[in-house]
Amino acid sequence: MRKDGKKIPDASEGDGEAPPNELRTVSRRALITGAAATAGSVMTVGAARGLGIEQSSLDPTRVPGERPVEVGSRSPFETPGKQLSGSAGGSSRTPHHELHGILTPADLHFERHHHGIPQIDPTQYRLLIHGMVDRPTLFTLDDLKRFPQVARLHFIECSGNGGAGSRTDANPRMSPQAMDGLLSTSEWSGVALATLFEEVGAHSDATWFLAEGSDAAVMSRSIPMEKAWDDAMIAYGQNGEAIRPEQGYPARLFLPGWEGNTSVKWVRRLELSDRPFMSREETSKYSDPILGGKARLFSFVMDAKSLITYPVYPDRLTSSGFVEISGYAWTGRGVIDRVEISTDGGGTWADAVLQEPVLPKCTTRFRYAWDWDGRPAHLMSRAIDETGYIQPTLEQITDVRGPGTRYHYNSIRGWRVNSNGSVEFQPPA
Ligand SMILES: Nc1nc2c(c(=O)[nH]1)N[C@H]1C(S)=C(S)[C@@H](COP(=O)(O)O)O[C@H]1N2
Ligand SMILES: [Mo]
Repeated sequence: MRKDGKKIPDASEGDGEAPPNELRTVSRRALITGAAATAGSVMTVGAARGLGIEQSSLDPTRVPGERPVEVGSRSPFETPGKQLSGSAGGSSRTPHHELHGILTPADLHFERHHHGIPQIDPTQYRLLIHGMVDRPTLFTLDDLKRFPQVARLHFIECSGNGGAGSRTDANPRMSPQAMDGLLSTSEWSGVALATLFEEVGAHSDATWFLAEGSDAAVMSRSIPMEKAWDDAMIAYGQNGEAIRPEQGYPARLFLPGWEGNTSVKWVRRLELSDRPFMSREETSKYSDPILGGKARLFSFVMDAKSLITYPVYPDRLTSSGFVEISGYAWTGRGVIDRVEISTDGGGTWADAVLQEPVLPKCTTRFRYAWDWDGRPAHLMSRAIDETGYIQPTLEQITDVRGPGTRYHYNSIRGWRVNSNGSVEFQPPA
């Protein structure tokens, strides 16, 4: 059950990363305006009670306000919720269409667990670094916090994200949450992995390390050492507070710009080696069958992608005229250079405005002022990153990789605006 009392039907997919092909949420905006509409233009006490709100008067200047609280909460009028996948799949999706800016509130951060969320006592937590090092070391959480801290804003995206928008039979009644909800952005704080690897005396001929989690899946991945020397971190902070249990409390590996799976949560062991370990998650999973009977292994970097978050399904435009098209763009290769918008199904493209801050390996908010003439339109966004990489069409992806691929679907998304103002998902022709 969601907080607003709506039941979310189970997804039929057993795999938590399998995309739901159906929208299961209703806009809270619609809910509130709906309640208001039944009582004229003002919300009545009765309508407010219906939303679970205790209110003695609707004129806030006539009653003393509430006292401060130790831990704040949202306005009861705001009830954003994550969309949960079916019982077997451990995943939840961020409600992109209900957020502003680029940061994801920690309690709305998407989740993907291969075997549930472990509960870890921070005083019992240990991180072992061993293998090709001079000084194998067991770090406590306090040990990790004594090192100089780094803090940066980065997105994390599951490489299984976006599959639903990349099916030829894609459901038009699909929100950006249903389609691309396995993406979130936080400020991550922690210690640079390079600092820890220097501390233990990493051997210069070590080329890979294994990162292993202490969840029931004991999830592990092999990571090239270059990433450690570049920008990898052991993160214990998220948006200013301790990292959430769902995100890996008390500490996770965080690899900016790389497929979410490599950012091993609840990390307990790093083993340095001169070869990859070929764990289950990099052989049976997270590898792509491609053309010619081959498979693509270690496809770490997330390519440039963009996503319109307004107007989208289930929004409905109420009148023609000014509409601000907005969304996010992101790339694992650095910064977003440009986002282009088409309102005529890809016939013509114009630059969107990028809203500061434009940060590397982070979502960037884009905006585009559109004068809607009230006629049917087909909206699309296309991200171009600092390397010159252009977000591809689905056709371009399938041409290169074939149809058997399961991950890294970053194709251009499209939204059809009907003359009655309703909006539906419609991929480029
Ligand atoms: N130990 C461990 N780490 C893990 C996982 C897991 O199941 N166990 N899931 C991975 C996957 S597939 C993704 S996409 C990200 C999701 O991170 P989040 O739940 O913080 O959003 O964590 C990765 N790290
Ligand atoms: Mo993932």
